[in-house]
Amino acid sequence: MARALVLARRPVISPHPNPRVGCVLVREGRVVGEGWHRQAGAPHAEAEALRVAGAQAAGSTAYVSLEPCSHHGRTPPCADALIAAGVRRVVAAMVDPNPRVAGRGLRRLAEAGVDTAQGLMVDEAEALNRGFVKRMREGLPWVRLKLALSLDGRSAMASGESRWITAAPARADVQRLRARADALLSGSGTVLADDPRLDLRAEELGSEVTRQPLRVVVDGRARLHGKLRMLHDGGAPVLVARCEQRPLAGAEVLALPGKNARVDLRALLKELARREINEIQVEAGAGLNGALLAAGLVDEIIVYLAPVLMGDGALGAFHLPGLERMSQVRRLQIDELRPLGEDWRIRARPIYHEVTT
Ligand code: AOF
Ligand code: ZN
Repeated sequence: MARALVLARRPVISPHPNPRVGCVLVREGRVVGEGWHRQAGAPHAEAEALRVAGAQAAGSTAYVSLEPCSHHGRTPPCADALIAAGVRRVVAAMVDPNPRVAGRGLRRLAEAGVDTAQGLMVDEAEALNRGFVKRMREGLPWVRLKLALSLDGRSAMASGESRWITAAPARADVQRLRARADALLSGSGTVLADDPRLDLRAEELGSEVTRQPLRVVVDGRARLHGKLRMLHDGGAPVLVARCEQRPLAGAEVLALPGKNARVDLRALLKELARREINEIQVEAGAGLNGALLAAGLVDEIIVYLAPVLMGDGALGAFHLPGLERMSQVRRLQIDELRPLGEDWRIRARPIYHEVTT
């Protein structure tokens, strides 16, 4: 199963809107086939492994990081293919949370006389597809917020200038995280200040770019103008979330409910999940970062901490109005800390249930 998880992780660009899945076929203690899911529409992991194994699949055990599917989607059901190939036993790390499958794959296998088990390395399997799992269970995407900060916790100079706080290895890591996301989210302030492309670049990613993530900009006050680079670069579609249906050439405008020209962020995320967005990477300024955190919508924070001081005249990372006493601070749990070039990378998670307002 550990090998199946390694295989599942292979695609640099996530197989949006599908989960990452790996499969290993073992017969008499020997691996006879391996496969992983490369992209939506391509064969599922099991189909790949069965193709490699050929006749050797008969009598084998399949280790799959996700329950084999039972439905006719873009490809035929894997459960049927495993049965037809004579696989004797199927071990799945987790049940597929997709309501179209949801246990039916394993049930179909069992009904055909295949020995089945599930729950092996389930935590690792869920971590592999946090976005897919969250969208299927909650109808919301997984939100990862990225920050490049000075050692004194600043994200930009007072002018808005922020290029570059971190060094090349950290920026390459950002590209790899972007490749796992289905959408990149920013705010109008950042987009007006930096005029970013918000895209994947093959040279920085170190891999071919087979799909660009959707670009989403929160623009409650309808401040974006038609000259911005991302509206003309022929890249991924741009979705602009506003409180009113005021068109913007080069973008799809999504009119959402909101108060005081501030878009309802939960409504935005729900709409993105409806569009099959599993994972979102936020690369924004203090305004949108603070609003997402205050709304309890941030699942994970990745901080790249650079060995520079920007001074207390520079801008912070989260606008959290009303936060005045230590009893009100937002708490995080740090899950990982490691050096990355001359910078440090921190992975943390907001703790929401302890927050009192
Ligand atoms: C598997 N093996 O490798 C994957 C599975 O429309 P389709 O055919 O691409 O099916 C997509 C759904 O199949 C996806 O939402 C998820 O439930 C499951 N993904 N299942 O048995 C795989 N990628
Ligand atoms: Zn399948």
